[in-house]
Amino acid sequence: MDKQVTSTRIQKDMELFEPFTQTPGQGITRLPFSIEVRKCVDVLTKRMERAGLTVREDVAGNLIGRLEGSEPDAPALVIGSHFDSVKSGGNFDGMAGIIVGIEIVRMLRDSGTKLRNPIEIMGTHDEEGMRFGTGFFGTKAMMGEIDDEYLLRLKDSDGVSLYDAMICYGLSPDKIKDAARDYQKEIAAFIEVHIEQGPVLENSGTQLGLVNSIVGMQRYLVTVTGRPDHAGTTPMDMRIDAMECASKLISRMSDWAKEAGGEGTVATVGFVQAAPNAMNIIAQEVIFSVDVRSKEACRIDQIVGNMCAELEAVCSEKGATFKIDEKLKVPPASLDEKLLAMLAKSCCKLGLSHMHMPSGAGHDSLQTAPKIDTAMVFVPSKNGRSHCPEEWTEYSDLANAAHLVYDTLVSNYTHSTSKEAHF
Ligand code: HGY
Ligand code: MN
Ligand code: MN
Repeated sequence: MDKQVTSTRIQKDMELFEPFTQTPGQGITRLPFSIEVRKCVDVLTKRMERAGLTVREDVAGNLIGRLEGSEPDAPALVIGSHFDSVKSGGNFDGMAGIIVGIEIVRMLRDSGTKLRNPIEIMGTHDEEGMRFGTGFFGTKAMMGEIDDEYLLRLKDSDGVSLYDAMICYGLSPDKIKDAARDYQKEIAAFIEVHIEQGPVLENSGTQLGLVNSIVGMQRYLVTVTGRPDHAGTTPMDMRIDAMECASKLISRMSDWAKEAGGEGTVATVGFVQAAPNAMNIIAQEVIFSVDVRSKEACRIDQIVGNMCAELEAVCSEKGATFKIDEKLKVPPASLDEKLLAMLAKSCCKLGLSHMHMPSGAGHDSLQTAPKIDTAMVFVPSKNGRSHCPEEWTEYSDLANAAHLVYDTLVSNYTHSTSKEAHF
């Protein structure tokens, strides 16, 4: 299998998706259930069909291309990642994992190899949580973890519910439970190829990362409510200033993360919104996001506990009120040792340098890992950058990942290989 051919085909596919953005010239913005996602999914469907896959869109808006194996009743090997993006992000975050999956299907076709198991290439919807503040919607739906309450409760900044956004997109949210898979029976493994989004592989000159753990995450939207007053005539001791209260919290988040310590422990306030948002009016309301992660759940709980206690203290001292909306709560995950051992063996066979590493970013694999044997393969990110227009990964690095996963599947899931491999 010629790696140059693979790299060229991946590049051709990846470049097809660059135009599907709400922010042309300022990176990729492809929000869930948007026209940009619809255009992306339409082209993805064609590319999957061209590679010989039978394609369907599930009720959650995930795209699933399937190629039967020699044992059609065997559980599927799913290779997937997301097609939605952050705001002004890069073209590789998510998409790269789907395109590498399609290339692996082309490689199987070109080599005339039939796996025992069906293979499914999956594009997931709303992994980033950029519009509704959540995350991993498509895989949560596949795992049967989404209900009507969830769809109606979550709203975007225009007040549009996830439920209504799905209807506008052409889906039937009332049937969300149909997106759930009987994963014990239907899925043997979930493999996600993803850009590292950090500097480790590039700095160490390593070609591939075999991810053995993913941080847990908790996401909240905090609303502090004070009282709007004249900025000039209201004495400092008569104010109920929502911005003063919120800023005391926001400034403590990074200290609490450093105090909690531990591998991958971080806390981020990425979004702040004030109302009425005027220079000469004391802020009535401040809404801010909180994103806390760590390899150990107890450290996340410690930081969130600090936040709740401080909110209570500051707001009662100032006479303000607050509310905390939980948007996401997912425990840390360890990835499947058997799959990782297979991948490491194939790396050695192919002469690809590799290292085991944790992921500080959340991924669809974080949702599947607790219940489906899951592995992730990282490829280097240029200057460790991601979630910005500067995000870049060499197509030759994606070709390495395609060859690695192809070799792992062929070495462990064809008739000529041992039956006991993995399921
Ligand atoms: O936020 C993350 O870690 C991922 O990009 N969804
Ligand atoms: Mn991302
Ligand atoms: Mn991603």
